Amino acid sequence: MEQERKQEDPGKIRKVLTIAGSDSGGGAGIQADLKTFAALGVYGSSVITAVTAQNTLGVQGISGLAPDFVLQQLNSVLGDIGADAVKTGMLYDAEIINVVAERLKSSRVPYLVVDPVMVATSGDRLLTPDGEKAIREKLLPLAAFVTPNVAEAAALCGFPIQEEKDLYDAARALHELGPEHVIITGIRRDKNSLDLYFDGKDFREVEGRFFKTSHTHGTGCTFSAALAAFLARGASPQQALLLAKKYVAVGLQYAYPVGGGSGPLNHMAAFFPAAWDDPAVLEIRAAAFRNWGISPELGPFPALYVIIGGPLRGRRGYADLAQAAAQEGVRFVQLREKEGETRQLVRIAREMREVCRAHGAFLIVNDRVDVAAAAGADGVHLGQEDLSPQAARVVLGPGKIIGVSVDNLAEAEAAAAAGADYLGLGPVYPTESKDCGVPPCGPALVEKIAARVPVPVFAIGGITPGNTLPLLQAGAAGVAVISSFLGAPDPKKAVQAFFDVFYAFKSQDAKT
Ligand code: TZP
Ligand code: MG
Repeated sequence: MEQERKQEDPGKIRKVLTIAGSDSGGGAGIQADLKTFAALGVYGSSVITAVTAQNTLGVQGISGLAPDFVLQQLNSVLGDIGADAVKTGMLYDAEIINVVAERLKSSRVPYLVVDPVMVATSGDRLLTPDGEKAIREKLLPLAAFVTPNVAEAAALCGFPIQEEKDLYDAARALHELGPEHVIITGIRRDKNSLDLYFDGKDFREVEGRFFKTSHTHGTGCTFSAALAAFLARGASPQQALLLAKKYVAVGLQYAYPVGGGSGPLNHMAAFFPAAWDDPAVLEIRAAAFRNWGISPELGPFPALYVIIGGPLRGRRGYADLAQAAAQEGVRFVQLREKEGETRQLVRIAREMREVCRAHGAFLIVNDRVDVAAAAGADGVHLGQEDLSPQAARVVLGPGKIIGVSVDNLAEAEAAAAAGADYLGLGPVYPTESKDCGVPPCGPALVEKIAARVPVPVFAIGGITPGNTLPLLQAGAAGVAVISSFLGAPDPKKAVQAFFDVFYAFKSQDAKT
């Protein structure tokens, strides 16, 4: 990806720029775009082309900015922050479009999404007639996507769209103008709202529910902004289309009135307190959190994972044991306590978190997503009977570690697909620490699963320094232990014994 200014990207967060008009009512334009970017976990910047005096009743005034000043804003943003995707909305007039097109041509932005805004939902014109020509001739040749509604598609193509066949012709005609992907949005068909996608070869009709609401202000802006956000975060064109459509659908479903007229959709529906029992809301929220790029680095591997809980060794407390482990170089410390009052657990987890953090170890809480959240733990470890990885992600947010226990390939693949950051696979050897209900799987299953799933696999169950090597050779990212740590006469020596095996494995690995 050729970026204007190569720079270190500290948070690895994706950046999206909107070039559009300001809506003083806050529902469309720049305001809709920035809310959408924020909700979808990308950094949003904005270049304003025009300012509208607007509310839910209509547009009371428009004032375009000087093209030079639009250029100055573009230079400011692209010259420093850069963009993984750019979307354009209301561009006001031909002069501004020329400036924007010229500037974008030289900055080679990976994705340009052109939403050819011409008329507001209220019927007010938002583009001068010579602007239409400039969009067609100057901007569309640079676009990766164009996202007109039916009226805008007809205006750009120059022929009326009256029947189904005209839509397909319009998509073809728009593709001819330059964009790689054409999406004609908001086509009404029976009880559905249809988007027509065309990539120059294949058509795809994407149907969704039509929502009977008058609060639809800003849907077009929001759709193209969501599309740009998902593209910037690495979604494929069709994936991005489906997710953007879902984002708008959820926004329409949870819209609320903010003025006397046509209010905006709810850009923050995925975070709307009243909607947590809706799977569509959770899906969008999980999608917003996925691939934020702020997940902690779990490696290098192999790593040692120590589980603390149950009957503790001697009279040592949780934090004391966590300290012994973390100080010695254990990377993952888990609090696994099936009994106890919730507040007491939160207190213990918080203490453990402090000592772990001081030594660069992660504190993971077993089962209890609520305790992990309240204690600010680094993550949670879930069994098959616990909350789903997706639900845990929705509660804990994008930067936390989610581990999942699995004992077969199907569970492993499902957990990885659901967003698990690592897997705990076991029992690999006979153990008395947990009644697992399945026979030990041995290194063979570790090998099979480690080869198939894209996340680190920790072997667990009956592991000692003496039987660790075959697990590492099978591809385990590390081993997780209870009794070899808690039951050892000297837990620090136990940790060292595992590290000796890791060292032997690494030097063997280096030789081959
Ligand atoms: N999950 C599978 S086996 C196991 C868990 C929690 C227990 C591992 O304990 P130990 O003492 O290291 O065998
Ligand atoms: Mg559990």
